[in-house]
Amino acid sequence: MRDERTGAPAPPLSSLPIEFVGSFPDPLVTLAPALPELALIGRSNVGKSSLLNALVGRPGLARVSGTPGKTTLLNAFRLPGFYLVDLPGYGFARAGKAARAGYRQLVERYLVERPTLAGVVWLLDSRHEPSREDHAMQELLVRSGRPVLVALTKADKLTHSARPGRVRALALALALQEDQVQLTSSSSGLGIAELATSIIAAIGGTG
Ligand SMILES: Nc1nc2c(ncn2[C@@H]2O[C@H](COP(=O)(O)OP(=O)(O)O)[C@@H](O)[C@H]2O)c(=O)[nH]1
Ligand SMILES: [Mg+2]
Repeated sequence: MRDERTGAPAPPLSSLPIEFVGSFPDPLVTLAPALPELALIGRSNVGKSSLLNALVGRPGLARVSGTPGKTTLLNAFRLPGFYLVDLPGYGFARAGKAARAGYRQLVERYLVERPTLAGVVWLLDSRHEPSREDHAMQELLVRSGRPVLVALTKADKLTHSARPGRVRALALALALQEDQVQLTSSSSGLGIAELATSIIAAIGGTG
């Protein structure tokens, strides 16, 4: 994909400098400087940390874990001209009632009220039917009115022939346009460059 103004190849995210800004409990925290931001969200263990690391080409940036975490913090990363914000994962089975309510409030306020939010990358496991929490997130995303890119994760676990059917099934189940949906694999690199290009387009270019 090329930059529409200059005709030069668009830089993949992995060629850009990235800096960890911090972890924040307040969904309306002010980040300085003020820049548009793109948020990543999905069920815990969906592969969000792995996808973030693959997108920016830094294997150790976000912590990959076999055990779902319970952090209720926004993790912000600054790139040239925008922020990537890693939202805590939902659907953590062992979280108590109070933790779930706190989580819902953080994410709802962030998605609905945040003035600098330019779009959301929503992660769904390509192998599974959407969970109850995935459906609830779909409703919240619609209500937020934000542009949404969908990354279907762990596509390396699907056979080649099964992939198009999974894209159609998930798009249908969650009322998504198929051109919003990208099959990805953080382990094989499938779809990572395409998703990076869509992210850069969603925030209106870099720099
Ligand atoms: N096969 C495969 N496994 C993955 C992929 N992405 C993540 N995983 C695994 O899924 C588990 C959860 O990954 P993580 O990135 O920590 O998920 P998060 O909880 O959503 O941040 C880890 O065991 C990862 O190694 C992928 O693209 N393919
Ligand atoms: Mg994670």
